[in-house]
Amino acid sequence: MVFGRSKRGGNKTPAEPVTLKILVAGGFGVGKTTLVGAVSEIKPLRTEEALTEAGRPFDDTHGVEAKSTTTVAMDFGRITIHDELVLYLFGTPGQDRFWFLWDELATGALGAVVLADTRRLEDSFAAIDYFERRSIPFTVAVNRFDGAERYPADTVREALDLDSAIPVLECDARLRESARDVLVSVVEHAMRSATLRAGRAPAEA
Ligand SMILES: Nc1nc2c(ncn2[C@@H]2O[C@H](COP(=O)(O)OP(=O)(O)OP(=O)(O)O)[C@@H](O)[C@H]2O)c(=O)[nH]1
Ligand SMILES: [Mg+2]
Repeated sequence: MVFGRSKRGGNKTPAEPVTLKILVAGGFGVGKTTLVGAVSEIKPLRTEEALTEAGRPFDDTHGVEAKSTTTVAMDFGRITIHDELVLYLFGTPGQDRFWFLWDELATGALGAVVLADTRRLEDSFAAIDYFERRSIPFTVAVNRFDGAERYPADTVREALDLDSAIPVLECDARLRESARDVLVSVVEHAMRSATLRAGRAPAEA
């Protein structure tokens, strides 16, 4: 877990904010780059490449037919939640052929968002498995696409076979406030998980 407090202020200088790393993950075309771009207060770093004819058999654009590019390395952005908390956002590439980058991106992450699309919920399984195996706390955010069926959170939770402690919420990845709510949920959930783990530690020792 990365908790950065780069400088300590004296009595008069306010302390530097805590900086936390959050991953934005999920299947191909689910809105990861969109979410990082919507919420970032700096110009987001993007590594987009055009989708090509050659990639068509691998790049399933069903439901996001307007999509013309895909992330090939990562997205990077930053959001200040309040004076004392800044989040650095790392959006993962959505396609299986870039899995080799995930371990690098996940190093030091406090938590993650798994974006989901109800038309292709199964595309979220790989990201969910990844974070569960590594005990990285995550929130599932269902991105509301036009024309996609909407379901209660508990139905999504059941379909994804999620533990009851894992937050499931809806969002619109294009809207800053909505994306921010998702990130706050990740931080809160990660803090709860850390507190629970700390509370259990003596009993387990
Ligand atoms: N209607 C609607 N469209 C969205 C929403 N979020 C993203 N999109 C569109 O969906 C498409 C895919 O978005 P991206 O942000 O590129 O998805 P991604 O997950 O980064 O894709 P990869 O990096 O290729 O895996 C784009 O055309 C977006 O404009 C949303 O909340 N609602
Ligand atoms: Mg992307």
